Amino acid sequence: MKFTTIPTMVALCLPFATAKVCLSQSDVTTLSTHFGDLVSGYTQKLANQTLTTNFMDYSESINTLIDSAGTTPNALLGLTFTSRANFETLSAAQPSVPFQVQNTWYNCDTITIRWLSTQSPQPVVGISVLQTVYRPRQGNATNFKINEVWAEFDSAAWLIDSGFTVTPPASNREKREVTFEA
Ligand SMILES: *[C@@H]1O[C@H](CO)[C@@H](O)[C@H](O)[C@H]1NC(C)=O
Ligand SMILES: CC(=O)N[C@H]1CO[C@H](CO)[C@@H](O)[C@@H]1O
Repeated sequence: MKFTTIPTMVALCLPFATAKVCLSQSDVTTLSTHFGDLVSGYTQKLANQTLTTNFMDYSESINTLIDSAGTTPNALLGLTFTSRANFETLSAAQPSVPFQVQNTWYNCDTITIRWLSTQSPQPVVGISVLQTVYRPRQGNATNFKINEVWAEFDSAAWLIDSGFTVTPPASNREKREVTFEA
């Protein structure tokens, strides 16, 4: 008897066990604002509130910036930040930049942000996809944290804003490569 009733009970419980809490508009607004604040004015307290400890960030654009348009030390297609601590070390060393959220779209656990960084002389726009996880806690503005980010943006403009100059090829027949010089 037991052997037939246990699977039945498991089946009955399954919808409850898999019920998932989804992001609300308020969670999306809070996380998008905090994500922007980490770029424009990084603090460890905000990083702790916003990112999971095993936070990962994938971005060829950021790898290119770290590599000064070369291919080392960061592999271009590799993981950009391997943890929150690694993100903190690199972010704390970076000058703050303006960051405005232009649009957000979301589903149950993922937020897509279109953003503008009004740097000079070149504006930079980008898209960041934030994968979140449910982490309820007391005194929380949101019960979600960012666990993974996939982001790409105009890193050529960002390099120019960082003081790099671009040397175009002398003619169209030459190899179409762009040389960045510090
Ligand atoms: C952030 O979290 C780390 C542990 O992950 C802790 O050592 C540190 O004190 C926290 N910082 C703040 C400002 O809360
Ligand atoms: C201040 C605040 O927003 N607290 C909430 C944190 O999350 C728990 C669990 O979902 C809520 O019950 C609190 O209201």
